[in-house]
Amino acid sequence: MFSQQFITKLNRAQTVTVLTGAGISAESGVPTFRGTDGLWKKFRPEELANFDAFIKNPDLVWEWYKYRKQIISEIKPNAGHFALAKMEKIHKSFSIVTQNIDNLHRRAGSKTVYELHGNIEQNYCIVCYNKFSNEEIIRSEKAPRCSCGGLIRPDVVWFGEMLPESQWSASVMASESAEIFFSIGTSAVVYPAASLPMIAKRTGAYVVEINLERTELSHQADEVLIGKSGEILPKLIDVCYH
Ligand code: BJW
Ligand code: ZN
Repeated sequence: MFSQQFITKLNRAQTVTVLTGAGISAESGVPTFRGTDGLWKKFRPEELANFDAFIKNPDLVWEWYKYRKQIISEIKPNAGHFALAKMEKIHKSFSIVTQNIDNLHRRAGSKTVYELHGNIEQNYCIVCYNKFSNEEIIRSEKAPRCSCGGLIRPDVVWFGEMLPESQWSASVMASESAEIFFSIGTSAVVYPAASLPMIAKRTGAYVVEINLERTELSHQADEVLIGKSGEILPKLIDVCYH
């Protein structure tokens, strides 16, 4: 399943960077975004995850986030998250760049995690920027409001919005310095996250993709491993670090 070249390179690598997407959390029970299984009430993520949609129909967008907040509060990291946390202990420099907002990498024990699209545990008022925890807002039936009257939104990055600068620049640096770069469970269609594997490749990384199916990235990857990340990653640890 793994090429000898890959195993040798990974075994010797000091700097490893991993980009993850919704697919790594799928085996924990978090729905992905795209494909028929991923769609919520037949909406495409582009239709819900943007500020205009939120202003037009805050109750609908909040219904989606409450549904996802509920799922995420009830699930646990899976074997894929735990395998990555183990790998962090082996390599000198190991970073996870995640597009996910579900906290599962940290809950699995990973320490260096850059969150490109925010975090579902935080919320803020769009007028006064006051912060709110999930406990403070989860009970309201409709879109929650701040005492100043402003709408409260989840602290996540929607289409057309900038990524958090510190997380983005750290992710670019980690990609540029990677000897091995993994792209795991992402359809690799949302930018700028999808540019990181290419940045890594340009600066000499061996790019490895793990996904249930081929993606936009596959033709540029050095190794494409088709299957579930929760099965492939533990196998990789067995083969590579025994
Ligand atoms: C498994 C598996 C298992 C399943 N094992 N695998 C035209 C061209 C290029 C770019 C643009 C463009 N027009 C606009 C843009 C920019 C835009 C963009 O990229 N659009 C494209 C869609 C065209 N990007 C942005 O707007 C970004 N900001 C930006 O660019 O700022 C600059 C700017 C400022 C002002 C104006 C314009 C530009 C922001 C992007 C924010 C994305 N936000 C979301 C929501 C986050 C909050 C939330 O979670 O609610 O992020 S959308 C959604 O997509 C979410 C995800 O993080 C992101 C990526 O999805 P992901 O993770 O790849 O999930 P899926 O479902 O797509 O794929 C899952 C994969 O897993 C599949 O491949 C499965 O096969 C696989 N899988 N089970 C392994 N067990
Ligand atoms: Zn406010």
